[in-house]
Amino acid sequence: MTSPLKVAVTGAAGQIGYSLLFRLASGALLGQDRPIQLQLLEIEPALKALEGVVMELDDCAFPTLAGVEIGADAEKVFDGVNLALLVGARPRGPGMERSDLLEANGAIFTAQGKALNAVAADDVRIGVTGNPANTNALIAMSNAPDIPAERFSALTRLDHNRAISQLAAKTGAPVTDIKKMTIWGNHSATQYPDLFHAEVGGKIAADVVNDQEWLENDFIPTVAKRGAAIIDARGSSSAASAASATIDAARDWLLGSAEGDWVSMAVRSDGSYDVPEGLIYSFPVVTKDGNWEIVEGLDINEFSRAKMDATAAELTEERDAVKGLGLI
Ligand code: NAX
Repeated sequence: MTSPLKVAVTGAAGQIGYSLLFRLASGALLGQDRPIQLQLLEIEPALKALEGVVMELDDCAFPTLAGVEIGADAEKVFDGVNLALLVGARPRGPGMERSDLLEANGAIFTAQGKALNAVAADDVRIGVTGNPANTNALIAMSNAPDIPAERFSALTRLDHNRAISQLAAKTGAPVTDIKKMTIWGNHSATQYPDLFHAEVGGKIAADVVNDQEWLENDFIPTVAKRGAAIIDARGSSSAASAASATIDAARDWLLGSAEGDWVSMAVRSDGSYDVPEGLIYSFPVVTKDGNWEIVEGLDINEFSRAKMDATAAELTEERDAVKGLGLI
């Protein structure tokens, strides 16, 4: 049997972790032929709860789970990992300003970036789910100078999947008929889900829908604010869908995106589409053999341009704020 892929998950005792770990262990990432080894990071007070989760993982007797290690020391837990899924982050507490949130997460992602830089495997890929995901990825990347910048990405796949689902519901098409969805920008309310390049059964989605009012005032806000709607309904934030998207993103990154389609990933901007270079910005990308490439040459209309610029402006502000705090 091939050697196990070593996968680190941070925040492993949290809500997303409770769904993510079982799907990773059962083969949702790499199929039934490649075992994985889980290396789980938590803060000290959550280690006992994590032990309970590991007991449940043991009780599943997953054939593809080669082993599990847990700990609170990032340099130990990240040792030799090929894939790091950075899920744990500091949520916004009562009375916390945005700058407090950036600072609290900055402390986490500077330390984790440094630890990955020191001990991860040479082929490591790092996916950031913990919010503010784009800026956390930027902080980790900036603190890991020996890891190529293109190995870092932040999760906008949940937004991408939400956009596909909303479009499928509107058009009556199955989700499998929807291709080339793009989320541009930040994983936040300013994100821009683009129907001018997405296709429904091979036709441009905006033409199929032919309803600018729905596109602007229903579709975009529904996708962008879906997280809040889930909190309203469920009493806690999206967890199973976030775990599923985290796996979708990692699987496509490692194994390749589907022929004739693309996926959304927040990656370091190289200036494509006039997005300021260096921002971690969500683009349409194709992936192959563990690498991604931005889909170039799409025509951008005026409506899209304004939305893409607005989300870039928000990310620029976040970057300037963490720069001001000395985190990057
Ligand atoms: P939970 O609060 O249930 O779990 C987070 C876990 O992280 C906790 O167990 C905590 O002890 C741990 N943690 C905190 N600091 C840590 C550190 N320094 N090292 C290791 N572990 C640490 O949150 P959950 O619902 O699982 O969400 C996790 C993160 O995902 C949050 O930041 C959340 O905002 C973010 N999300 C991102 C999404 C995306 O699409 N990018 C969607 C879902 C989710 O909102």
